[in-house]
Amino acid sequence: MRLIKTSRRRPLAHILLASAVAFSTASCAGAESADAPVAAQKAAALPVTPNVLFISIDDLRPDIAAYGHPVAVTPNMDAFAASGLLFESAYTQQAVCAPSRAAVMSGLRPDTTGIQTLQQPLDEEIPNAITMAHAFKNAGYITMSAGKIYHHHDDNKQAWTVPNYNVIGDIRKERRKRGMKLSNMKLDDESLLPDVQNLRHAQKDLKKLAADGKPFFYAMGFHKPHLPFYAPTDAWDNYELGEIPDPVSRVAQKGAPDYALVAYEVDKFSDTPAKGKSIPEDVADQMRMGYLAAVTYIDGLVGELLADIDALGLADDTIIVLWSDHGFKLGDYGKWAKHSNAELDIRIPMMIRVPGVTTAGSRTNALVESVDVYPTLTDLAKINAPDNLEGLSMVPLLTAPDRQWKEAAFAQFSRGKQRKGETVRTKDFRYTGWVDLKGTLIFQELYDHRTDPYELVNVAKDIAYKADVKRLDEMRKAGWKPVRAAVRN
Ligand SMILES: [Ca+2]
Repeated sequence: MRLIKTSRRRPLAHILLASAVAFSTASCAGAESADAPVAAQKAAALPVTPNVLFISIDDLRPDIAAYGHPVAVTPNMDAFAASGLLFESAYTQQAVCAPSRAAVMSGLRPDTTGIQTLQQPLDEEIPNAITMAHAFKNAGYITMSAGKIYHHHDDNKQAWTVPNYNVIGDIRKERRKRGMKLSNMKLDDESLLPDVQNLRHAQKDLKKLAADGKPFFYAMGFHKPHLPFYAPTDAWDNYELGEIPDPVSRVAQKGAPDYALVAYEVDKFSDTPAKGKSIPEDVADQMRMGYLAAVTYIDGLVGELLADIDALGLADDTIIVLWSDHGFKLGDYGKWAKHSNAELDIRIPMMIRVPGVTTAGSRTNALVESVDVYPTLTDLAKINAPDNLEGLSMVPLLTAPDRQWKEAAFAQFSRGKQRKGETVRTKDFRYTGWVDLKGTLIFQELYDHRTDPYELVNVAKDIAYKADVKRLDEMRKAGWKPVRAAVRN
C-alpha cells in the first residue's frame, strides 16, 4: 500500500517538504549521508533552555499512515513520527474542543476545571490557573501562538507575551454566503481556509524568534480537518472513492444505551438530511474522503512548519509535540463527530521529538493522557510548574518506551445535566460507568479490546466479565490519583 502511495498525485511542494523533513530527521537517527547532519548529530543534546513548538490539530483521529491507516497520505507527519516517539495509546480527557484544550493547557482534568462545555473560557472558569504557556512565560520564555489553541481564541490572555493570532471570522462569513455543504467540499481557492494564513503568520514569528535567540514556547493550532471537510483540490487528488475504508460498523454498538453516541454536529449543513434520517451513503463516502483530504492538506502545512524549524537552525534546540484535541467518528456506528467516550472519540494522535533524548522512530504502547503533556514539557525544560497538575511527566518514557506505565487513562462526557459517562481505558478494556446527578450508577458499558477492538458489543452484563466490571468500576470511583501514584512508586 505504501509503495502505491508514492506514485499518486501529490502537491509538488508538499513532496519536497516531506523530503526535507525526512532528510533533517535522518540526522537525528544517526544517518551518515553528509557532513552537516553528522555535525548536527554530535551537537545533539537538549539545551538548558529548549524551545517548545506545540502543534495542535483540530478533530484529528489517528488517520495517519504512521498509525497504520491503509490509505492516508501523510508524508510529513509520518516523517515527524520517524524522527521521534509516537504514542500508540494516547487519550484525551473529554472529546470536544473547549474541555480538551483546557485540559492539555492547564494540566487539570474537566472535573477540576469545571470546563465541560464549549461555553466556558479558562479566563472565566479558572482565571488564576498557571497554564502551560504561562509557566513558560514565568520562566522567561517568549510565549506566542497562531491559529486555534483554545476554543475561544483570545482565552488565557495572561499566558501569552503577544496575544493569539487567529484568522477565521471573515472566512467563515464568506463560506456561509457560498453555502455550507457536507458533500462536494473541493476548494480551488485555498485562501478561504484560515490555516494557511495562520501558518504564514507563525512562520514570520518563528523567523523573528530564531533571529532574537531568546527561548520560546510557540503554539500552532490548525483548524482542519474539523468539519466542514473543505480542502484544496490537489489534496483530494490523493484519494479515490473506492479505496476509502468503511466505518467500523454502520449500526449502533450492541447493548449500548442510546445516549452513548450522538451525531448532532452534522445537522447544521445545507444538504443535511431531515432530522432523524441518516446521511445517504454516497454523501457519507464523500465525507469520509473529504476528511482524509483535509488531513492531507494539514499534513502539508505541518511539513512547511517543520521544514522552517530545520531551515532556521532550530531543530536541535526545539522540543516538538504534535497533538490532537480528540478523535472523530466518520459514520461509525451510524454516528458522526465526537462528543462521546467511544474509543474512536477519545484516542488521539500524539508524537514528540526531544533533541538528544528521544530515539528516532520509537513507539510506545504506554497509556498516556493529554494532561501529561504539560508536566513533561516543564520537566524537560526544568522550569517551575504548579504542584496541583493532574498528569504525569512522561520523561521516563521518552528513553524507555517499553517501561511499565499507567494502568489506565480517564475520560468523561456528560449528556446534559442528567447523566455523565465516566470512562476508564486500560490495556484490555474500555469501561464506562454512567452516573446520574447524585453520582448513582445507572448504566455500565464494557468493551473487551482483546476480542472486540472496534467496540461492537457491550459485554458489561455478560456474567463472564462480572469481576472485570467490578474492578473497573472501583477504578472509576477511585479515579486517576492511585493510577499515577502507582507509577511514581
Ligand atoms: Ca476539536
